[in-house]
Amino acid sequence: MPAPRTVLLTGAAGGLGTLMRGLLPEYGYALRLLDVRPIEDAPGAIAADLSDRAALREAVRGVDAIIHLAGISLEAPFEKILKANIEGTYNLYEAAREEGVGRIVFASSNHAVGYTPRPRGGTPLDADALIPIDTPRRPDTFYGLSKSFGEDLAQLYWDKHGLETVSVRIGSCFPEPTSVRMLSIWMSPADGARLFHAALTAEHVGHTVVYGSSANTRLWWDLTTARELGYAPRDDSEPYAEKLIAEQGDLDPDDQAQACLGGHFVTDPPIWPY
Ligand code: NAI
Ligand code: 15L
Repeated sequence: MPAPRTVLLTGAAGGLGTLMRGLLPEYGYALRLLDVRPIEDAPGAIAADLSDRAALREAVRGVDAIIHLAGISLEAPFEKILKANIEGTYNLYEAAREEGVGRIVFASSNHAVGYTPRPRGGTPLDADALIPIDTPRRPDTFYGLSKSFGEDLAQLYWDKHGLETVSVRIGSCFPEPTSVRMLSIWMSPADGARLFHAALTAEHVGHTVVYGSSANTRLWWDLTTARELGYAPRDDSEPYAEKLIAEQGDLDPDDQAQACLGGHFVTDPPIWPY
């Protein structure tokens, strides 16, 4: 696939979308923006819902690739998740197939495997203690279930239609880690842009699943498949560790909310407010 230049960014009004709108143009991309919410500082953005198939078809026409961030990003009633994340992602894949788009970078989530026990051991963990990318999927919420669906959809569209996807199981991509759990799964925005760029430009990805994080000293998972795309993370959450642990205490092995990769999503997930 030739290096993509024009990229549709769905979910461009959201937290991660806003960060990537700022960072990805530095890699030479011309971004086409889409979100159901208006984006005040981007008057040319497409205001469309993922349920609007005609609008999606038009939005993907002529782009080289898509970064798909749009959707419900927390837990919600199944009916809402079904419409936005499951049917919405299907609608986008259909539009991409119909318009011949070659590649999608899909924002999956650590919550597709959220019930996986978090690894125990020293810091850093030995390589063989890290959670492998082929660990069985164990969604911790309907939200995580929709990400698991998205990964399967991506596999189907590769096998059946030759549409490539990199599914990125993002940890926590925010300007700074704000919890002890996030020390292990944090992806700095700059590393996020590096990973998306690698996912857009690597050759022959088929359907590749990667974890999305920085090279954290307290890393819980195996970044090999991400590195194989050419991703070279530069950041590490460790400078935030002392302060966060002093404020919040270290992870309690007897607390179920801290025993799994998905953290509090397992016991008390944050609810989508809309
Ligand atoms: P966010 O909630 O801030 O942004 C999501 C955006 O999608 C919003 O602007 C919203 O208006 C839009 N959206 C929701 N439903 C839509 C629909 N039906 N049609 C069109 N647009 C719709 O979420 P955030 O944090 O920016 O995350 C972006 C993506 O990355 C999400 O898919 C999320 O699940 C995923 N992700 C994010 C992580 C993070 O650390 N920020 C971690 C793991 C996954
Ligand atoms: C996610 O999937 C959410 O979209 C994001 O808001 C964070 O909560 C993140 O996971 C996390 O696990 O910290």
